[in-house]
This record gives sequence, C-alpha cells and structure tokens, in this order.
Amino acid sequence: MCGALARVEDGKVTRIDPNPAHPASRGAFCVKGVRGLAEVTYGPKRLLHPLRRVGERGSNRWEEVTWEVALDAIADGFSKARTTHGPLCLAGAVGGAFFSRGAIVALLLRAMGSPNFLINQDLCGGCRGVSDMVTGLAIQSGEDVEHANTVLIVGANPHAANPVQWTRIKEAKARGAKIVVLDPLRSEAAKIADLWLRPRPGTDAAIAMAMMQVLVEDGRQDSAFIENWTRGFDELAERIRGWTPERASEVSGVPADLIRAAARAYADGPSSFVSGHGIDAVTNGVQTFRAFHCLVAISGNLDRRGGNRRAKRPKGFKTYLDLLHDPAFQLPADVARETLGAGRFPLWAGPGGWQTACHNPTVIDAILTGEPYPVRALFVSGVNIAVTYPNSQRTIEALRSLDFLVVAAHSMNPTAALADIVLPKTTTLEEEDISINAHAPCITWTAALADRVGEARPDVEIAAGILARMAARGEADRTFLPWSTQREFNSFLTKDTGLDLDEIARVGYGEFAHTHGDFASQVFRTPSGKVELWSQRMADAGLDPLPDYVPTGASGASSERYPFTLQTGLREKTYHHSRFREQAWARKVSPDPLLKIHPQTAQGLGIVEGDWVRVETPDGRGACRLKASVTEATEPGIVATGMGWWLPEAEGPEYGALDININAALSYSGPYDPASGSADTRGVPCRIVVAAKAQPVV
Ligand SMILES: Nc1nc2c(c(=O)[nH]1)N[C@H]1C(S)=C(S)[C@@H](COP(=O)(O)OP(=O)(O)OC[C@H]3O[C@@H](n4cnc5c(=O)[nH]c(N)nc54)[C@H](O)[C@@H]3O)O[C@H]1N2
Ligand SMILES: Nc1nc2c(c(=O)[nH]1)N[C@H]1C(S)=C(S)[C@@H](COP(=O)(O)OP(=O)(O)OC[C@H]3O[C@@H](n4cnc5c(=O)[nH]c(N)nc54)[C@H](O)[C@@H]3O)O[C@H]1N2
Ligand SMILES: [Mo]
Repeated sequence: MCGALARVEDGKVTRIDPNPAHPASRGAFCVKGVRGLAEVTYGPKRLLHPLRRVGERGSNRWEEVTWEVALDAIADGFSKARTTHGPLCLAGAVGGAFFSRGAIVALLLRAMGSPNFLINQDLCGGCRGVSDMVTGLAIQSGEDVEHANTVLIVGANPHAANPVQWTRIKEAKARGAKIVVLDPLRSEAAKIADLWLRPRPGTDAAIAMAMMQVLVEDGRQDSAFIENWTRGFDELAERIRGWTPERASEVSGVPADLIRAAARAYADGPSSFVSGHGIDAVTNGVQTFRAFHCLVAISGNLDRRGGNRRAKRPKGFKTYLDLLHDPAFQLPADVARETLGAGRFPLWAGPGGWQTACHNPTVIDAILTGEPYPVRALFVSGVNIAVTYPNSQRTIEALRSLDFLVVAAHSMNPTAALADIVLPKTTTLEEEDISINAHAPCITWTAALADRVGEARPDVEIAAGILARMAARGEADRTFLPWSTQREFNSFLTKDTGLDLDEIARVGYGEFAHTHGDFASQVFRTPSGKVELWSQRMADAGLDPLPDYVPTGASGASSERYPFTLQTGLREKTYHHSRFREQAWARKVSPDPLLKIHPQTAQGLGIVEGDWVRVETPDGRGACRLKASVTEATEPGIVATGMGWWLPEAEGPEYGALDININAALSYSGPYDPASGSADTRGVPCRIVVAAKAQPVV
C-alpha cells in the first residue's frame, strides 16, 4: 500500500525506494519494503518449483514435480475427499479479503461447492470490521490525521506498525494538534501524547462510554447529524447516562479527571480516531469498537475533514469484499448457510457475515472431530497458520490429520512442512494487484515488475489450473472464477469504472475525489439506512443492540497460579508477522522473541534482563520460551510480547513453532466475542518461570 519506485535490471528488481509522489505514503516507507521483499524474492530460501511429499507427512522429504503433476495431484486429492464426504469437506485458508488472494481462494472454494474459507481476521481487525458493518460507518483506514485538531489513538502502535501514519501523527503534533493516547504500555505514541490514559487491558469500552457521557452532558454532540443520519440516539443517551467518568475510572483504573480531559480534547474537533489491534481480537472487541464508533458518529467526526473518512471508490469499482457479497458469485442459500460457524456467529461467518468466511476454531474442531461435518482437504495460501493461530499444537494436529493439504508459500515454513503439495508463489514484485487505498484515498496499483523467479505462480493462475481439472471431472463450476490471469481479474474489477488501467499502471496509483459528508448519495448500508447507534443487525442476532463495556472472557480467570496478565502481538519494524525470519539483517536487529516485564515483577521472580523465561496460560496446551526485557514501559504484573516467531534454521516440521511462538501458549477454544467469534489474544492470565539464566557478562 506504500508507493514504491523500483529499479529493474534484466528482469530483476535491484533497488526499491519510496515514491515521494504517492498520495497515500508520500515518501514514508519501512525497512521491510526496502529489504524484506527483495530478499524474499531473491533469497536462497525461495521455493522455486512445486514439491510433492515423498515421506511421512511432516518428514520434510520432497520431490520436485512439474506444475502439471502438482495440479493433477491436487485435483485428485480434492476430488477424492469431495466424492467421499461431499463438497463441504473442502476448505481454504487465507489472510482476508484485503488482497486479491482472499477473494480468489474464497471463489475457488465456491466453484467446487464449498462455502468454507478461513481468514485470520478474527485475530486481526475483525471486531472493527463487524462494528463498522453493523453501525454502518465504513471508516476503516480513513483517518484524516493530517487535518485533525485532536488525534485519539486507541490500542495502536503506528511507530512500528504503520510508519506512514506515524509520520502524519508526528507532523500533526508538530503543528500543535492534541494527541490523546489510550494504551496500557508506554508506546512511542504515549511518549508524545498530550494526554496518556493507561487503562487496564480490555477496559477501553468503559472509557469510550464515559467520553460519550461527558460529550453529551457538555452539550457538544452534533445534533444535526444525529437528527438526520442516526438511529437510536435516545436509547444510547439512556445507556451512557450511567457511565460517568467515575464509574469508568473504577473499571479502567484511569483517573476520572483524565477521562474528562480526553473527552473534552476529543470534543475540540475535528478529531481523528486512530484505532488498532490493542482493542481488537479480544472477546469484547465488537462492543468496544461500537462504543468508539458511536463516539465518532455523535461527535460529528464522521466523514468530515480532519475526522474519519468513509470508504469510497470510483463508481463501478469492485473491491475484493464486494466480490464476496456479489449476488453473481453466491452458492445456493442452503449451502451458504452451512458455512462453519454461521449458526453461532451469523455476523461473522456465512452469507450475513462481514467477509462471509468461517469461524476458524469451528473449522479446526470439524477437522479433528468430524462435527458438525468433516473437513478433509485444505488449500492454504499466504498464511502460516501453524504459527499464527492460537493453540499451535491443535492447529498442527489438525493439519496432520487431513486427508489432503496444499500450501502455497514463498519459502518452507511450519504450515507448508505438513503439506502433501507445496506450491511456489509469486511475490509482490512479480504480481499485479489493484486495490483501494483508503489512506489517501486512491487506487494503488502493484505492477508485476520482475520476471518470475523459478516456476512461481500467482493465486489466480493456481486457482484456474485447479479449476480446469475439477471442471473437466464435472466437480467445479468455472463461472465462479472465470479468470486465468491477474490482468483478466483486474480488468473485471475495474471494467465498469471507465478508468484507464494503462495510465494507472504507468503512474502506480490513481487518485479519485473524496466528497466529505455525502450522506444522501452514499447511503449507510444498514437496515435503516442510517448510522445505527442502536443496531438492528445486532438485535436480530440476539445480541445487545447498544454498545457497552463488558469484561473480556479472560479477565475473570486470573488466579494465584496465573497472577500476571499477558499481552501479545507487539509489532517489530523488522518482521511482518511470521515473515522475514530467514533474513540475516532482520535477525540481527531483532534476534530474539522478547517478553517485556516490569522491574518490580522481574525482581519478585528473580528474573534479570536476558534470562530466558517460559510463559504459560491456564488453557494453553504448552509454553512459550521468551527472553526477558526488563522495562518500565509496562506496568507491574502486565507482561507483553510480540507474535509470529519460528526459526527457519531449527528442526522441521515445527521449526520452533512449539517453542518460541506465543501461540503455543494460548488457547483458541473460547470464550469468544459473541459477534465476531474472536478469542482473547491479549489480557490473558499467565505465569512465568525461569527457563535459563542469562550468561553473566564477563
Ligand atoms: N512491522 C510490522 N508492521 C505491521 C505488522 C507486522 O507484523 N509488522 N502487522 C500489520 C497487521 S496485520 C496489523 S493487524 C497491525 C497491528 O498494528 P496495531 O493495530 O498498531 O497494533 P499493535 O502494533 O499490536 O499495537 C497495539 C497497541 O495496543 C496496546 N494495547 C494492548 N492491549 C490494549 C488494551 O486493552 N487497550 C488499549 N487501549 N491498548 C492496548 C499495545 O500496548 C500496543 O501499543 O500492524 C500491521 N503492521
Ligand atoms: N497470539 C497472537 N496471534 C496473532 C496475532 C497476535 O497479535 N497475537 N496477530 C494476528 C494478526 S493481526 C494477523 S494479520 C495474523 C497474521 O497471520 P498470517 O497471515 O498467517 O502471517 P504471515 O506471517 O503474514 O503469513 C506468512 C505466509 O504468507 C505468505 N505470503 C506473504 N506474502 C504473500 C503474498 O503476497 N501472496 C501469497 N499468496 N502469500 C504470501 C508467505 O509465503 C508465508 O507463507 O496473525 C494473527 N495471530
Ligand atoms: Mo493483522
């Protein structure tokens, strides 16, 4: 999504620089773009040819095969499972519908008769996504920090996770905008904040409710917007009445005066709400986001300069998410309803769900138990789920027990190591992609700049190869995925726009006008056609139609045995999730998985900087080994780590995924957010034992 300029020599990208002209990133960039991508593409670990397993599953013995042989084997494997158990036994796994592979893999599965595809968004931005959908806001990535008077940053660490946004925030600070940060950790944003609120993990909704209470008590709500464009303000007003800053203070531990000050700073708009993973991927994530989303709406900051823009697009442009909901690409309703998890989480899984995907833990269960029906064959592309789903032990067990597993990847990893067939994927340097970049807003064009290394192929070509074979057997309907090349697919997405693809490809982006506040022409996609402070869709799903603070499922489980609180997912500049772990420069900068621990807590446990410790949680199957980093950035009793660790040089098939990966210490068995199905990946009780003392410094 960041504008880049690449030098191409003899079909090879030899240099990557930021593109200062790109309207979204304007020259901001990160080291992963400069180094990581090129090394993934040209590094020695790159998968060059399709591989077929020759030994036991996971024995890491492979033979190179041609694409013909690999695709025939995949068609055989899928067909066999499908004939024995029916089409629903096929599933796919991707990151989500933000990139082309998300839509391609979903449509590949639909073409073969299965609605089942897994996304990792329940662990990522899924709570935001569901709240955005049920309230009708549609403000993902539309933060207009540049023109904001106040920037409210909640549970986000843009310093590491979003350098482009971090640049804008520092510029805003420099021109005198107020920065208000909610974060239990002293993040880089907290360091530059005018107001830093330090809530107990998982209690932000209480603060949001109180901020609304103060706003309304001060009479600073946007009455015209509320009157014209929202539903349920009276019910919301009734709900927030009891949420005084004093009550929110009891819940969150943040002084009431500070909550009042934050509310008043936010009321001095325009104010931009910047949110992140810190309040997502937890069991109260949807309610927490709804509280903040309602704050954005009633304060008049929706789709206003300096506030939060709504997602827009050139007329006729189809996004990947549109495609998943497009009536032309739907399975019969009775089949779609069978999507795993749709019964329990209708706002998440199946046709009424945000991305129409499955509920992942329900799929893992189905693989291992055959209930509610068996899942026997899986196509994985662009995700490393053995590392990135909680309870790695169980994910690995499920992958091992499949009849057939195909993994498309760039290099061997703990997920691919368990496959029957591994397919070499093209990288971003070799692919052509077109997406809406809500940060600018503009269209971002990713050019296929380089010659493909080895025999790598993009998802659409892989899917077309599989479907041609399945269709020849009468086991697939190609109308779900009629494209064979990325250019065909991209032309389809843009054909009704009148956009000149060649011109966009030449420049690398295409800006389009954003009209603020066009509420009459771009309607809210809710049952009432208004912003639903009181949500009909939540009510229909049997859930609380109003936002509220509810404790997370994990918050009640702390005990003498598990006295500390574990935070996971802190981003590092060097890595993207589990990626780039094979790259020497990245490992040099970030050599070890760290556990941030307060000096007082460390002292109580006899831990010093550099000790290796083991972290365990009440419902986790195993432990995770981490290196202690003693720091006052965190509070006593709260420990924080990253995610995505494995070691390409360690022994396969796990490559360290059951040793230094935090998901080896977490459970994926619930409780879940009742709307998004998210499990708690933060705020989880834990205990810590010393595994190995640091070597004394001589
Ligand atoms: N370098 C790099 N950048 C990345 C990624 C990467 O892997 N590497 N991954 C990308 C992806 S997919 C994602 S989802 C984003 C994630 O990026 P962000 O959304 O910015 O999330 P994190 O970096 O995890 O930062 C979360 C912040 O929330 C805080 N936090 C934790 N619990 C709570 C809480 O209960 N309340 C509040 N208020 N704060 C809390 C943490 O202390 C932390 O400072 O990063 C993206 N960018
Ligand atoms: N405990 C805990 N677990 C977490 C998180 C956490 O904070 N805590 N974070 C969650 C979040 S926010 C996320 S987004 C997920 C990330 O989870 P994943 O998406 O599984 O993580 P990645 O490491 O990005 O996936 C790596 C795979 O993507 C492939 N890949 C990279 N680029 C491409 C591409 O362009 N095309 C294709 N086809 N493949 C590609 C690589 O080859 C590799 O196989 O993890 C989640 N898991
Ligand atoms: Mo994510």
